[in-house]
Amino acid sequence: MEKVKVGVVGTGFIGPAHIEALRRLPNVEVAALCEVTVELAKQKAEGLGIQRYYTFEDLLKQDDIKSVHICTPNFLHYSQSKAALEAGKHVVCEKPLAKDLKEAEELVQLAAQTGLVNAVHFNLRYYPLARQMKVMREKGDLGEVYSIIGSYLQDWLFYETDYNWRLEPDKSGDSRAIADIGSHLMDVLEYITGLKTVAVMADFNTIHKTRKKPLKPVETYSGKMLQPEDYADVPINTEDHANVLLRFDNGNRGVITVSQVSAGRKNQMKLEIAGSKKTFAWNSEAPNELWIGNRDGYNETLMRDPSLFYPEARSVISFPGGHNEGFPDTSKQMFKEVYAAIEAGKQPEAPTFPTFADGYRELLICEKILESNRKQGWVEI
Ligand code: SOE
Repeated sequence: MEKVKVGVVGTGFIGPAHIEALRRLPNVEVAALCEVTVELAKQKAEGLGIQRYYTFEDLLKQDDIKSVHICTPNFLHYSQSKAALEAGKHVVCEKPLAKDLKEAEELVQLAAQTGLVNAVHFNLRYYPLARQMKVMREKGDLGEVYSIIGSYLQDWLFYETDYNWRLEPDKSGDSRAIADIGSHLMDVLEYITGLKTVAVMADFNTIHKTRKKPLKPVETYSGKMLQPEDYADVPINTEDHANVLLRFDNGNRGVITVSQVSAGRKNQMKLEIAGSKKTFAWNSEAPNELWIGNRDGYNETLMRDPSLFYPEARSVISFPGGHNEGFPDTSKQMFKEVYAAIEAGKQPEAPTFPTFADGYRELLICEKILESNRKQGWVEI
């Protein structure tokens, strides 16, 4: 069986996560790596046991490389995805898909013209209980969605000395916490409920209005401490914390909170979805169980166990009940579906994985949330 050869672009936090997930698939070979310089690409490739390494331009000239994963800072996603599609490569791009709607729209159209497989790494959809909640909602177990509470809390930017390219608008875009993790939350909420957000009311807050930028490079989540003279004070105008009121196309409401300065919360997405029959409550830091609330009876806890799941949700489970699966497994499960499409050679009619169009949708919501915060008023989507 000819394995699909893949090139991964960028080796910060998420690039190696893509590589590890791809290596767990039987029909894929991570054949090449690229970084900003060949020297850095060589060093990283040797560290990750990858044979070939290139600059981005040279990677696209490799005919045997059929797909490319864009795992670079946000400001590079548009240009690199566009160049890869134009070079005839299938593309898996990190979120957010681009820095603004115009860029994202162009990528969606170009992907459609080429027919190549295009995906955005909204991997959190692939927690098995997220798929199970979606199928339970589709089968009517939840009833009509009455209200939604969502939160995504982290603490890796808790201190003013915690610094990362995501804090710089020219690299990350005008939104930080909403674009970086709010996009995941909104994507999973609409994915599970099937609802469309039609209006938002946002309120941002920047806790550290000045941060201390290390004068030496540090990686995401490193939290490494340096000496005072090793920092430069920089003004910060992107949000550490944001609250957003939501209105949905079924007339009902919701609210989300995102924060990257919430001590002790490492990477916690929480969902509370109340329906006309039941309520779902789920926590990504304990992802293998779902709390199901009942008005007229005992509440229940559903374990991530294929024998307890609907058949439509079993395909994203690899291990039996009690053999817990987590964050690293979500990317593997997503890539299983993406590479089935790549083996078929084209974007499927009804992709089961998040596409560039989903990337556009999240950017649209993000831009409306930004606009709402600026004008401190409701904005329709
Ligand atoms: C940092 O906040 C980050 O790595 C996000 O960029 C990822 O999308 C999220 O899955 C984990 O946290």
